[in-house]
Amino acid sequence: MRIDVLTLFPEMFASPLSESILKRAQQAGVVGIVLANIRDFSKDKHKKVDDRPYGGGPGMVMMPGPVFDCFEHVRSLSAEPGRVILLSPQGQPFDQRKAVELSKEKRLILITGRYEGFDERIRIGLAAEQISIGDYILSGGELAAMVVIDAVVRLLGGALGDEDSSKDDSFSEGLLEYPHYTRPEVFRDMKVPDVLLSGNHGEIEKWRRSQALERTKQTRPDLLKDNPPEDQ
Ligand code: 4FV
Repeated sequence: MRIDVLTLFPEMFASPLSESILKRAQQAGVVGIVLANIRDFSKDKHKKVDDRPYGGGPGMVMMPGPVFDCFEHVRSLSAEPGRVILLSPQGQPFDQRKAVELSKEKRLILITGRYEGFDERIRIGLAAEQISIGDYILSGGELAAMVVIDAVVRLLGGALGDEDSSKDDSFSEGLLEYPHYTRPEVFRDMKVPDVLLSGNHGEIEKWRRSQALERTKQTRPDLLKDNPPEDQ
């Protein structure tokens, strides 16, 4: 997969992309992540990329020119058109289902903004879809793009080592994950549940399922509403 990111702060991506799974996935050629600085495409002598909002109001708005020019340059770097995504609070809520969907694409082009947001003609003119990582306001779309990149790349074949597994991820079946335990068997008088020490995989599976259901009922009943598990 190829992921292009349009941003005013490419340096923000340095560290998250150079550690652990994302680092290994790039080294293994599972994904190529290419950063482009929107400011490099400002034709203004002061490299201006934002301006005051028409109709008045607080803050500044990302100008269409530099974003379009940056996008057209980035788009020309590969024959694959790619799926164009604006990170924005107005977007579709990002979730595991969306991560799985995006992980099937050959190319993603992620556009991140700053200030109050994008001139609306960017969304319309680039026929971009919008994704939101949550109902809160960030100072920029960069962190949102990193969240999407992390959640998608770990689903790519060859990205996870055997110590990691996305097989029974939370939400993969619309439920929260069952509780995990590892050594020691007793830690500060807290004991691992006997069923997990029983070696009886049927019983272990049943216990894990019931735990996942119970936790989901307690913490995220909304998940059960969206897709009621048959054995609820
Ligand atoms: C955001 C979100 C987000 C809005 C104004 C960047 C900020 C600033 N992006 N999910 N929530 N973006 O808050 O994706 O331009």
